[in-house]
Amino acid sequence: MKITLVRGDITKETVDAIVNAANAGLMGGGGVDGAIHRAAGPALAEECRKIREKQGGCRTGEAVMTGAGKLKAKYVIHTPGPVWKGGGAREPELLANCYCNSLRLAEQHDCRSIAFPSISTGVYGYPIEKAVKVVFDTVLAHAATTLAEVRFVMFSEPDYKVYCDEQRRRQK
Ligand code: AR6
Repeated sequence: MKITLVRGDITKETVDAIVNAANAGLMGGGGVDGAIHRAAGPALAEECRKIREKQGGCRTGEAVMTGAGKLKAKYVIHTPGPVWKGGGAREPELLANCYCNSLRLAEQHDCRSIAFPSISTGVYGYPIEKAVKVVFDTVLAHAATTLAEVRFVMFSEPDYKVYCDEQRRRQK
């Protein structure tokens, strides 16, 4: 499984599945969630509404899948990350669950490629220098079946640099 780091807008990625840093109500919102919903169109909110009706949303660290509306991807995987509360509220475990459950769901649907944003490190306040370690630990430990590529898409240059530095450290 190849790991690729990209600086840019995740809604423009050509991959089988795009991961959304959602909220537990699957209500849409700002940040990457807002960008994905805007680019996908109203079909995405409608599918989220159906999931909400059926199972009341999605708990922190869990993941649900919808189609991708107008996006080039086949699927959007919605996963609510933990809100950072100082590190003593199981944040690392919950963040790891987001990545793990998203990878699993993608493979259950035969995806060959997946793109992740930096979950929880925006509005939810998880420090990116801490998050990136959890992300690499989790993704590198994943025994891939169908997935050939995992892309991490960073919106800002400083975030992209944090990921590049971590990848370099792991390659040493
Ligand atoms: N492509 C890639 N990354 C992006 C994009 C984009 N188009 N736009 C923003 N980011 P956030 P969270 C980055 O706040 O912390 C929402 O309202 C952004 O720079 O989107 O998990 C949800 O509904 C940051 O690095 O997600 C929830 O209520 C990263 O995406 C809540 O925010 C994540 O920031 C979730 O907060």
